[in-house]
Amino acid sequence: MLSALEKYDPQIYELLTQEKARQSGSLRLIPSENYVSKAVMQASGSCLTNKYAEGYPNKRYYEGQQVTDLIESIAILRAKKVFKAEHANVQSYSGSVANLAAYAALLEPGDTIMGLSLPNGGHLTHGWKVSQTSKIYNSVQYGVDPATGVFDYNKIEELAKKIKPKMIISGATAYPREIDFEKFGEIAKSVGAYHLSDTAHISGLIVAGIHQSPVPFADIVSTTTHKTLRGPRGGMLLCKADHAAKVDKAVFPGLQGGPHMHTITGIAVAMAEADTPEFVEYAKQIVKNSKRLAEKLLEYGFDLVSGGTDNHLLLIDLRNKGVTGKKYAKALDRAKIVSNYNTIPGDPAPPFNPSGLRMGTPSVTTRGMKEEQMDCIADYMKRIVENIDNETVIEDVGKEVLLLCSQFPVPDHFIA
Ligand code: DSN
Repeated sequence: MLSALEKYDPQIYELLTQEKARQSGSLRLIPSENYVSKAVMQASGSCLTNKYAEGYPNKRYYEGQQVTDLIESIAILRAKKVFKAEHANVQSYSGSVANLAAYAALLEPGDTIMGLSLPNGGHLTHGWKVSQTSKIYNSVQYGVDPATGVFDYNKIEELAKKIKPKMIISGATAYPREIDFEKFGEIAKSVGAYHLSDTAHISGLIVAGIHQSPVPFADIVSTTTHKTLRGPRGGMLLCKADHAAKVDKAVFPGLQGGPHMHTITGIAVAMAEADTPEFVEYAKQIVKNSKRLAEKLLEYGFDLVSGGTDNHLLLIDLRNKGVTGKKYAKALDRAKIVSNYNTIPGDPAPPFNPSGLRMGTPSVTTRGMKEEQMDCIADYMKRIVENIDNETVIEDVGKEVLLLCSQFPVPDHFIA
């Protein structure tokens, strides 16, 4: 396929070649990124990109669905199996649309939603002020306990009792600790609210059985398919059978037109991959790596929000290091260590230049890196934070990163 691209559009081919080299020649620590397998890549970049399939299996608005119906049905069955869910919808273009669909399924405009605020680790679509979700719905937000960086479930319950939301959203994009979805479910039930759980970051850990699953405790569970779940870029919704028709209707025709069948094909393959003992081992190693990285960073005097991690990500509060998240992220990037600057709970600094750095281990774990390599990464991070304005040190670390990457090439079946 690339040779056709090389011939037709050498400039784009060259840029893709550069990006592939960047992905293999850097330590990719953005916790929402990963490497998909060649099988997933092949399925996603397939002839299904040519097909329109408005509707659902056996109920489409276009003809020529002999194969698409089978593929989507397989993706649904596999998703239901790995998540132990009564119903799965695999058509959402992304996690954001999946969340919008969950709202549309169960709420009316103007209803009150209660989600985690963005600076506390929530997602834009959990009702943050610049998101349409706060304009369509009446959004009241909860946070983490500023002293501990973790949820105070009593406070969340108190707020829920006070505002009586129609829906409570659990889940986060920058929360390093295990979430008690059962507790969120109880709180929602106690105030007569629906419970939506956004598991985008941790769904891979959930299917591997190493993070509590919200499926038994939530009305609807949303996820992206490309983070710890290691599938193509997409979204998915899981729910109880009672909500199935509403969820499906909210995705199509409520919010979307034709589903991206090539992505759904990739999701089907990813769900098969997730249903293996190798995937469980992979997910366990993600957490071992993340815990080890946390341990070493603490030894080096880094301040971690919540004091550590239970999952795939870490959030560093950089205030004691005298450097902003942005400056540090950019220096790390020059040394080929790729992370993202992030707000920390109660951040006094603005979101475009916040006090924190978010990082995670899904991608480096796919490369086969283990605890020993986490020690190296922590050491690189220490050297850079202590020499933030010293380009020689940054360059030296960059060379060591390249050497480490060369010892852990992206496995052949993962590089496409
Ligand atoms: N952009 C995703 C993340 O990095 O967490 C959330 O949508």
